[in-house]
Amino acid sequence: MDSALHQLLDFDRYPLDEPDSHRMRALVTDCGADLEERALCMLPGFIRPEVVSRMVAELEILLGEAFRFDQARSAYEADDKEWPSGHPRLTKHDCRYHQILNHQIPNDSLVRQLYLSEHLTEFVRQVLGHETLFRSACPQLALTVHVAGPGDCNGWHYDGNDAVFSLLLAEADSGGKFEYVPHVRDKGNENYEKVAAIFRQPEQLADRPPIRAGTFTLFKGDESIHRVTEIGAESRRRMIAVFSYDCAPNMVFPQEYIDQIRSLGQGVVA
Ligand SMILES: O=C(O)CCC(=O)C(=O)O
Ligand SMILES: [Fe+2]
Repeated sequence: MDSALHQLLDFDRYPLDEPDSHRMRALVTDCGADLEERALCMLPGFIRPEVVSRMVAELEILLGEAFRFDQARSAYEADDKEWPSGHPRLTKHDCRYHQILNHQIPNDSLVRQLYLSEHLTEFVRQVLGHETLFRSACPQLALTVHVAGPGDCNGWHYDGNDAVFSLLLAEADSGGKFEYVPHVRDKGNENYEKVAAIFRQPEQLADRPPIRAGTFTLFKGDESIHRVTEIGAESRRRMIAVFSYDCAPNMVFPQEYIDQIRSLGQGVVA
């Protein structure tokens, strides 16, 4: 039995150490159904509140070394086509946050211990219904933490990978809300009209799931456009850990992602 994990996770609520139990089977089924229907599944209270506070304290020490991202970018990967003016592909969205990279997060930190848990990897594998699932081997991006202070945001985008797993560690007290629209596009249809409408009227068209500190969230962000709204001027920092997995072993992210992050340099967090 993984006793270190026992102290991190609320096993009474989520018995990850009993994958064959009736409760865990039901949980896996429910999570899979949520992902299918609304591209998102939340596990509130996944991490005990006192452990969340300790994780935040461990990560705050690293903030001075965090990489600063501050660029407006399109919701889409660049392509070489000509798009008409005003097209959603050309709209740029501000993105400002700090990121603590994988290699900066110590092996004995609590968030690393959680990421390294075989129980967690197995649970995620079952929910996704994959034959195999491996933690990413990316030295830079396997496990990262996004930190957003007043004025920071993460503009509308799709994720390039199949699914993202995150643990919200600290909520902003104004702004800093995750917003998304499920299943906007699929392989054959980008649905640009809908995207243009979402950019114009996010209040009416986007969902705002109530993700709280300690919630583990599974999200399919490749078909579901999403963003994090601007953090309020007087707000506390928002902090979220992002865990990467892949069906194949030894996955590393493309070098251009990493170059983009590293080129921006390290900066002092607001
Ligand atoms: O901070 C969040 O809640 C989402 C982050 C995100 O969308 C991403 O890392 O791709
Ligand atoms: Fe994303």
